[in-house]
Amino acid sequence: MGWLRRRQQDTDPEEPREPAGPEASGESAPEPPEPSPEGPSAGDETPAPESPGEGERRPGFFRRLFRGREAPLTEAEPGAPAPEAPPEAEAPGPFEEPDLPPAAPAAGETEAAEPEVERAEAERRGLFRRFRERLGRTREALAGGLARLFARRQVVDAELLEELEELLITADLGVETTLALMAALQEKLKRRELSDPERLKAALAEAMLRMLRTPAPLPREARPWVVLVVGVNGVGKTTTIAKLAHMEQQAGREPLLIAADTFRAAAAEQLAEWGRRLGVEVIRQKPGADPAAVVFDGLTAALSRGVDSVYIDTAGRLHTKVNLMEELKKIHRTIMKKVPGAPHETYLVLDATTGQNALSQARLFQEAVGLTGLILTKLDGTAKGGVALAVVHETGLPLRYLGVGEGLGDLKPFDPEAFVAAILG
Ligand SMILES: Nc1nc2c(ncn2[C@@H]2O[C@H](COP(=O)(O)OP(=O)(O)OP(=O)(O)O)[C@@H](O)[C@H]2O)c(=O)[nH]1
Ligand SMILES: [Mg+2]
Repeated sequence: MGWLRRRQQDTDPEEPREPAGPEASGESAPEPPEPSPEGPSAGDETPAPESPGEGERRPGFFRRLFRGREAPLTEAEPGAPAPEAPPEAEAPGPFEEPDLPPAAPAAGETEAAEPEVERAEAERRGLFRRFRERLGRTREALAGGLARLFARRQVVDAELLEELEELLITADLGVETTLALMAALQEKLKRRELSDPERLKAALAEAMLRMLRTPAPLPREARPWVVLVVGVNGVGKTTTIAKLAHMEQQAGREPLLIAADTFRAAAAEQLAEWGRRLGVEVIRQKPGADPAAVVFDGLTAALSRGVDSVYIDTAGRLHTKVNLMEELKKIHRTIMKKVPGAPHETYLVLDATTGQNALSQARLFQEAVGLTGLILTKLDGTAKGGVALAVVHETGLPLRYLGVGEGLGDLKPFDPEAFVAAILG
């Protein structure tokens, strides 16, 4: 809520804003329209993007950028399909072998400690190389853009910083986040600490890291550990739950999945198919069943089976007469009643290809159910990965995982150092 308050204080009351969320208006929000049959579109269920009402605060580049413009550069037209969003999948994709670490040597055949350390280090480098490759388009936008900028200008001065502003905003960092990073750099420029481009790059990396560092997740003491997963349609909720369940299994824990998206027959089937492939139990009911009732049943089963964790899949869109946020609140209340202290995590899944639209989604879901963390998917194949900085900076929520592909092994716990190194290095 601190985030919302900050944003509201930042807002000039004279300026038109995007429509208030369901809570803010005191009435139920109009039901989001059904998405186009072509596939998921983040614009379907999200309010209009932020108006560029902060023009007064934008220094040089922004003033030039928005002069004569009606809409901000970084935002897609509301309702327009996300340009890079892949078509909606009704069933899991091909089963990919996860990134499994090589089997540990059995007792008795332990090799000398040194090659072991070297192997671990080589593996770590290999994993990082793959991660870096998956973020290739964002890296091309940011690291590539920086290299081109420095090739033209060798002296770090106010003009170079203006061009850097432009670069960051076009890499989907958003206005507020770009300005926050620039403030740190301008401070260093004044103190004459940015003598050359290399130092500027290091200072930018440092400022990004400071922005991305968030508190560590809560220690997992409760059993079952209950995780509610929310997000608009097509962002990758179901696939991400399969990946999280897989991670649980890798850690030697037993997960259980609940298919609380009862509005599309194919939704529960998609989760059930993942469950079959993983060998994980999935609790589901007939299409059209009350999602909160499915959650109640699922948690009853989880408690009686004594599983370690529960992942609850929810709908990203509903029938026109049913309000998504009201339904999620009901699910949330059911979880709290059934398992005291739960949900232990409520993750919002955001699709990186939708860029700045992710921010308005975060605001709506935060108001409805209260979020404990974010998961950013589809960072592979998009140049909009800079949005990771914007969502962390502007929501104040921790980013917990990154989705970098469709395979089970393509979900990475978010590591700020590795991320900054991958997009700037
Ligand atoms: N490239 C890529 N594709 C992804 C990633 N995560 C999910 N997807 C794909 O995105 C599509 C939609 O994923 P789903 O998991 O069905 O999304 P959802 O949020 O459950 O969708 P609804 O149930 O319709 O609300 C599928 O084709 C997934 O394979 C990712 O990190 N990278
Ligand atoms: Mg789904």
